[in-house]
Amino acid sequence: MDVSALQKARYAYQPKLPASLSGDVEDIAVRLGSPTEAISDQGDLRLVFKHSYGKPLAVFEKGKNDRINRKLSVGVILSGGQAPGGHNVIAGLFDGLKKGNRDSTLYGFLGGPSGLIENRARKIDADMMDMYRNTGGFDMIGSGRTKIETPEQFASSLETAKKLGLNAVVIIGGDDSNTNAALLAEYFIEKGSDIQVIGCPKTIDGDLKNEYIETSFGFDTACKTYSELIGNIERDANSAKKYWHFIKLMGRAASHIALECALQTQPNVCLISEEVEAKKLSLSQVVDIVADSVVKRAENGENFGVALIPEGLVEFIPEMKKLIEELNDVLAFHAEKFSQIDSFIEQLYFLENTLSDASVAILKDLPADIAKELLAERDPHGNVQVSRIETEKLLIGMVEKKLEVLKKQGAYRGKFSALGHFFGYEGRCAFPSNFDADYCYSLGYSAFALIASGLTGYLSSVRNLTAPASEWTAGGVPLTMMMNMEQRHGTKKPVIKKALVELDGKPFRAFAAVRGEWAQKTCFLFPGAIQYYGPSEVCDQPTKTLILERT
Ligand code: FBP
Repeated sequence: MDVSALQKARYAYQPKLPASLSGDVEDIAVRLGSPTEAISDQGDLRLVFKHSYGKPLAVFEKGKNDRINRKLSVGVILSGGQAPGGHNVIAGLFDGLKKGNRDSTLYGFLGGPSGLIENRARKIDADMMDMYRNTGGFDMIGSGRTKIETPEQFASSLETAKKLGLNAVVIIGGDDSNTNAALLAEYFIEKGSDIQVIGCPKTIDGDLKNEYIETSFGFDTACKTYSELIGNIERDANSAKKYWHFIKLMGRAASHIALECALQTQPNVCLISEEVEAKKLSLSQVVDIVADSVVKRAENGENFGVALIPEGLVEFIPEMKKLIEELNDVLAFHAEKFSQIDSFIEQLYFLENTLSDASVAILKDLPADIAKELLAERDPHGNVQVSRIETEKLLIGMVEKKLEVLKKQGAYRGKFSALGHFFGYEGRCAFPSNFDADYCYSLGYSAFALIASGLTGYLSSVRNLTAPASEWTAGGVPLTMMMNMEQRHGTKKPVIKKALVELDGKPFRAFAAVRGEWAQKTCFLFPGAIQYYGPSEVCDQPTKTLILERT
C-alpha cells in the first residue's frame, strides 16, 4: 500500500503515556475508591443496573498487580462518527495486551456494534496494527451506528463474545454508545457471564465530558482542522473584501466545536445554540444578531465577514425544538404509515392532522429543502440528522431578506453577498494532533489495565490533560456514575448525560467578553495547520476550551 511521507513519519511517532502506565505493566496497580452514585435518578438507575450500579472510581498508580500478566482475549468496537485518534486507542489497547502477555489476542469487530451482534471480526496482529498507528480515520475495522437494543441483539452479542472466547469487549464511542456499553456490561453479569465491558470516550462534538472525563478524543484535532480552514477563509475574506462566509460546523447537539473554533479564529459572529435556547430566541431574533453585525461592519465600509453556526442550532430555537420533538414522536409512533407516503405535499397533509397548529405553521413557513430534511429518517438513536440540514443557507436567505427591509428603511446601505460552507467530514478523519495521538493511546492502554484488573462497566479515563503527558492520571469512571434518566421515544431511558456549553463556564465567558468587538471590527486570527514536529508550545497544546476550563 502506498503511503504519504507524513504517514510514514507518523508511524514512527511514539505516543506519550502517563507515568502511572509507563514502564513495566506488572507495576500498574489499581486503587479503588468508595461506591459512587449516578448524577440523578439514582433509584431508577439502581433498578436498571441491578448488578453494576455504583461501582467505585478506579485510579492507576505505581504498585504491584499480580493479575496483569493473564492471557486475555479482547474484542474492540469503533462506534458512531469517526474521530481522529481511534486507531491509537486500539494501538494502546493492543500494546498493553501484548506487554501483559504476548499470547493475548485482540479482535476488531467490523463495521461497529453490528460486528459484535453478527460475529464479524478479524484478529489484529502486529503488522496490521503498525499500518494504522497515529493515523486518522476508523478504516482499520470500520464503524457503524447500530444500537444494541433488542433482547435478540443482546443475546447474540453475548453469543459472539463467548464463541470468540473473549474476556472483554471495548466500545469506543460517544454518549449513546457508552450508554450501550453500560447496558451490555449489566446484561453480561445478569446472564452469569464474566465477560467485561469497558468504554472509551470518543466524539469530535466534545459533549461527552464531566468532572472525570475532561474531553472526548477527536475534539482537539477536529477543532484545529476546522480552525485552520476558517482562518484561511478569514484571510480570503479580508483580501477580497466582498463576501460574507456562513460556516456551519459539526456538533450535533452541543456548540463546543463552534465555541472552540471561535476562540481560535475570532470571527465576526459565532452563534451558540445553548445561549439561543437559554434566551428563548426566535429564528428571526437569531437572524437579527447576524444582520446587526453585517450592518455595523458595512457602516465601517467592510462588506465582508465570517459567521460560525453550530450544526445543532435549529434544535435549540424553542419553536423549532417543539416542532422537532413533535416530529420525532410522529416518526416514532407512525413510522410505517409515514414511510409509505411518497410525496412531500402528502406528508405535509398527514402532519397537518398530527402536529400542533403552531408547529404546522412553522413547518410550512420553512424553505421546502429544510422542511424535507426535518422529515428525513432519524439515526438509530432517534436523533435528527442535523448534518444534513442546511442551516447556513437558511440563515443566508433570512439575513438577505432582513437587509432588504433595513435598506428600504434607510438603515443599511452596504452590499451583501454571502457564501455557505459546512465543515464536518473534513475534520473527522484528520491525522490526530500530538495531543489526540497521546491521549488516545493512553485511553487504550488504560482500557487494557482496567480489563487486566478485572473491572467491568467502566469508561477509561485520562485526566490532568493540560499538564505534560507524563503528569496525566489514568483510571476508570463507573459508567452508571455519569447517567440519568431521559425521555426517549415516549419512555424514560437510562442515558449518559450530554455536556452542553455552560453559559457560566470560562470558555463561553471568555468569548462573550470580546464578541462585541469582533462583530464590528476585523479581529481575525489565523491559527494555520496542525504542527506535528517542532517546539512543544506549537505542537502539543490542548484546545483553548480545555485550558480555560482547567485553569
Ligand atoms: P458521534 O456523536 O457519533 O461521535 O458523531 C458526531 C458527528 O460527527 C456529528 O457531529 C454529526 O452530526 C454526525 O456525527 C454525523 O453523522 P454521520 O456520520 O452519520 O453523517
